[in-house]
Amino acid sequence: MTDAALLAPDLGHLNWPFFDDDHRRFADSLNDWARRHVDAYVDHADVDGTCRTLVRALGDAGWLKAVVPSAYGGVSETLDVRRLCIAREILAWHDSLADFAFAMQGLGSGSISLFGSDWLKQKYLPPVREGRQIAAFALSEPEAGSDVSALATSAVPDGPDHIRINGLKTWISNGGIADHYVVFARTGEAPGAKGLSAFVVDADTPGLSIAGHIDTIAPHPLATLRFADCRVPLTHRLGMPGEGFKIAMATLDIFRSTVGAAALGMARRALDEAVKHASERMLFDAPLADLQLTQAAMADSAVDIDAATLLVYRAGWTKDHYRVRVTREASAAKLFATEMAQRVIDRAVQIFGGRGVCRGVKIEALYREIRALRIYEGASEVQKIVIARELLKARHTKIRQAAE
Ligand code: COS
Repeated sequence: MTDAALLAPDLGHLNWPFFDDDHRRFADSLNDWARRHVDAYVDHADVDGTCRTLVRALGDAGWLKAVVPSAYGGVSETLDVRRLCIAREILAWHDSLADFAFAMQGLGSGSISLFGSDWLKQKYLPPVREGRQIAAFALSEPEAGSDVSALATSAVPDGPDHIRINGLKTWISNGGIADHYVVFARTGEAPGAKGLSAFVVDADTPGLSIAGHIDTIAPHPLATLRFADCRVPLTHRLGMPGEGFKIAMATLDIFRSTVGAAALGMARRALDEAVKHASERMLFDAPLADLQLTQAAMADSAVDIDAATLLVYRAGWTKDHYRVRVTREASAAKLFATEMAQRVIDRAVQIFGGRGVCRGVKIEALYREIRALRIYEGASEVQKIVIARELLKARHTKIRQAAE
């Protein structure tokens, strides 16, 4: 057996009851495509160029059909969360930028798929699916990341058919390379969460500029955007005035599970690398894998990964099957899977010893790349708030029902 065949993602969990044959076929072909193409497309020294190339390649190969509904060239009538998760898990196993390029086409267009008018969907979704346009999601601000209801970017009426957007958005993935942004702004119908609306803003709209690029420990296209009297037609609004918070949360309810799936892919890759290394590395006249402490670390990681897999695909299956709000399931999936991936990758670094912290080694890259997943799309602490609130809400509902 070749080295490459020995180190390939194990997709055995796709035989679990959450999936159908179509998911399994999709996974096999995507994995085969990623194995043949991803390394050739990725240059971590040029993340902007790499992401542009990857989006185009993913579109040409048809993989971005997973991120739009079938009426706009996608695969299923509504977004199939399990398919999105499978794609992220496989791509993240191969390379974090491949996952990033795919994921952002989904997150950046997700609010349009869910809440856009037919006209907006016709205008924006086909080019996203084909990889001809790059999408982005602009929610966070310097003073409003976890607390979305505090966001301050304003959108005020400008004549009968337009609004004018002013403010700063930061931590915007694909910032600088996106063709359009879904922007959340305060329109003031009510205080707090009830006074926000969402708009699709083309990147070349006068007044929209890049205020700065952000460099992180695992670089990807990331920027701060400035909106200075940016005039946007009202036809670019998603949903109704004041629905912005709900639109952001409903979009995150889908994509948080997929962050968990990306973490799964990274954790699986780390464990695969660790098992390979522990089997080949000799220590005290025997393979490192013969040491029971090494075996304990590998076993803990395998169980962690299985548990996270169940949570991620439970969330996806529930959303796909019942088409209901899965706020608690998605938060649990993201929280557990990203925290567990950090643990699994850290154990893998330990198994690699000094080599695990050397630049150019896959484990070292994973160690840097996993960290942001515990923060973006709602930090672990926010997921705990969301889960606890859902528990309390369920209790209040029971009390109210008992009193009726
Ligand atoms: N789907 C639909 N509606 C939702 C919802 C969801 N998932 N979550 C909340 N809502 C609704 C609520 O039902 C409420 O409406 P009603 O008053 O009519 O019931 C309204 O939205 C406000 O909800 P809530 O009171 O929970 O708002 P808060 O401001 O307290 O929300 C949290 C706090 C922390 C939950 C929210 O701000 C959050 O998720 N923050 C993290 C955001 C994030 O992920 N940032 C990263 C940027 S994206 S990379």
